[in-house]
Amino acid sequence: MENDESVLRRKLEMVCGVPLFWSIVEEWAQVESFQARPDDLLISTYPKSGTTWFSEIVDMIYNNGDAEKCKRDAIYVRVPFMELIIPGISNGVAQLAKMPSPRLVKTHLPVQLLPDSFWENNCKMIYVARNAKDVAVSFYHFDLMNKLHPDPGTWEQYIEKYMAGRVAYGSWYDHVKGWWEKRKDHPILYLFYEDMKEDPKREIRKVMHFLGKDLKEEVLDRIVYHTSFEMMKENPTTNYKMIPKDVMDQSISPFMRKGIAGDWKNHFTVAQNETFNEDYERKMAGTNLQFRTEI
Ligand code: PPS
Repeated sequence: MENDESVLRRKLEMVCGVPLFWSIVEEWAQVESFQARPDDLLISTYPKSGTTWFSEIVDMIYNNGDAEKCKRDAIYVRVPFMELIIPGISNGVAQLAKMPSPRLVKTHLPVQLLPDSFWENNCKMIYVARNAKDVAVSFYHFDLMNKLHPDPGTWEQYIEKYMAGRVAYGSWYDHVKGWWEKRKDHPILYLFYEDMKEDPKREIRKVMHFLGKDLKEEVLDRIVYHTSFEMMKENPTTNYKMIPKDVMDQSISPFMRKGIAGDWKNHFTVAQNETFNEDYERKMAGTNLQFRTEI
């Protein structure tokens, strides 16, 4: 890639108090004026919560379980990452403007930063949440290998930054709570990574109903099979291996890393876990949003 130095490993910049990749901030006017269409489906998540998994599932539902059709292109082409603008390399807003309807749109934006046109067009949205501890571990490994984000430092340093919301897309706590509240007045299907691990067919059925589709059992079974961790890890259109190594170095940590619930136990020390839990109680007080940290 040209100009590596000027693009990669730069510090995050702020939009309304939320830290984001620097050029998303520079090009924020483009993101803010994004033109949603009424038949867009938005897949929204805090990073590392199962975006790629649910994107593949929804694309498979749209294509009636035809796995070959879903291999037509990389997941980030089939489901463009709306706000990601990297000068000279990628522009989610422009990519989506050229895309025929119905479009699948990926975002990690916290609810208050979502472009107004999504609300104005009453777009359907799927929000996927994953427990805070597994997200922290996944995000740490991602930031080690993904040069678009600042270097995460040590795990000890990272966990503090994460708890303070000083990572890309800001506070996990505010993100999951913000979208949880919004579902009260907007068509948002709020799902959990852990539920999906527990019973993928049940969760895929929820998505199917939300999208107003009716697929045969055998098609659902095919979707479960094709979107398993093992299959997606081997699938070049979902494992991000098409991204150049100077941006994502999968020899440091693969994008499809472990795909489990409860890996945090292999990383948190007893002391870190206690501190994290105390802080969690404070930040999540007053919400009825519940997470499972193992299944
Ligand atoms: S990103 O970069 O924010 O869009 O990443 P995202 O896709 O949201 O999250 C990546 C994590 O999801 C795991 N993953 C899966 N888990 C189970 N089953 C399937 N099919 C699957 N696909 C992706 C992926 O492995 C990352 O989690 P970790 O814990 O790092 O393995």
